[in-house]
Amino acid sequence: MNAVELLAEITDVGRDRTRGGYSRHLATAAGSDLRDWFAEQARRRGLDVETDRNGNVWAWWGAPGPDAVVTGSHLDSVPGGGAFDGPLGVASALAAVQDLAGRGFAPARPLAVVVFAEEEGGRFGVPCLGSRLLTGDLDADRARALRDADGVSLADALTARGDDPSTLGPDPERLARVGRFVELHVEQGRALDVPVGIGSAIVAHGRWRLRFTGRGDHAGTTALTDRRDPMIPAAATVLAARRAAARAGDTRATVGRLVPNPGGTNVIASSVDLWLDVRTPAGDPGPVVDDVLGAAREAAHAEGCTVALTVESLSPAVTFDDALAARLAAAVPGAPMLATAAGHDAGVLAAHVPAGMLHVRNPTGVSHAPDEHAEDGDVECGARALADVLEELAR
Ligand code: HGY
Ligand code: MN
Ligand code: MN
Repeated sequence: MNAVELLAEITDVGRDRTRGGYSRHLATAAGSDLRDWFAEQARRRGLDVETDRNGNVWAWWGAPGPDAVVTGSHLDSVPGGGAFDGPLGVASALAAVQDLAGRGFAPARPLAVVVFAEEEGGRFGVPCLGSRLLTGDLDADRARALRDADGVSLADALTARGDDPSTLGPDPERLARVGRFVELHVEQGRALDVPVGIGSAIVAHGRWRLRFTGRGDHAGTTALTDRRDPMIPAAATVLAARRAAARAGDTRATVGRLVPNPGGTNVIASSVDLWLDVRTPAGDPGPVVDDVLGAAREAAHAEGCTVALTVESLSPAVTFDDALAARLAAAVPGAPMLATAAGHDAGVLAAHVPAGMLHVRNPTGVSHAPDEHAEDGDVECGARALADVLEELAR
């Protein structure tokens, strides 16, 4: 099966009939179905499958060992996400292994395909959960206590799935096995006019939660002058985020999630949670966040409300390993270099091992939405390029 056919196999897993697109999250039925699918496809290709202490699934060609060439991505999605963000990298990796075996290639060093857990943070809020736990970039106690929108903790969700959350934590022995990591990913933008590009960098980004607290009350019997309505400063903050990003130049600030509590049509909210996503080539999103927070505080004060900021995740700017990027460029002639404002597990690993990325053209340029796309011909180009890269690195 080639990469297109592999993707077709999971096309109905995790479809979100309400929001459209896919909602494939950690420790849900869709998430488990996809892990099982990956394990089965890996075994069919003669790979030995194991799940690590953090729920990342590794499929080994040859015995696990030092200086391994590792490729892979994730299978989880954002809520209502597209079909390619994550799964394209996994399907391409499986197809590349099959292609290499078909060429009669035998890796001279261990080679693995990995599926990282909860890259999007779509259920528990912290992106690259599995790779950050692996590297020790995320504290295991903090991870266990993360809660989803229904208040279910990661620890309880893992226990319900039959896993032991006490095993979460840094895995230095496993990380030490990784000699190089290459992630193939659908392009999340419109920069590519050829099928495959090579990742050069990831801009700095992060996620913050702002909680506005006022006084819950009746929508009808409460005079405007008597209100302390947290929705008012929250709304002001959504607009302030856009202004702050525009002022900063080439910066993106987004509020994609805003949750009033209790959330009744005829109820003045008692509190409102708002999540801010900021990405900037400037290297430090702090000044933009400060700008937004200033506006949030001012608007909260004017409405007799309070606002509290919590850092949910920080992802420093990444410049991928030059030597590895040069080898990728040699293996994929004519592929342009491109930076991205999308975070990836490769970005987490890049601080620990030589890491690189291949991007596959997305004609719509849309991502994190159902219109995300990659043409079959480009998907095949990407999988072949990945096979060439793996052959170059594992010879
Ligand atoms: O949010 C991101 O940039 C990535 O898609 N997780
Ligand atoms: Mn994504
Ligand atoms: Mn992704």
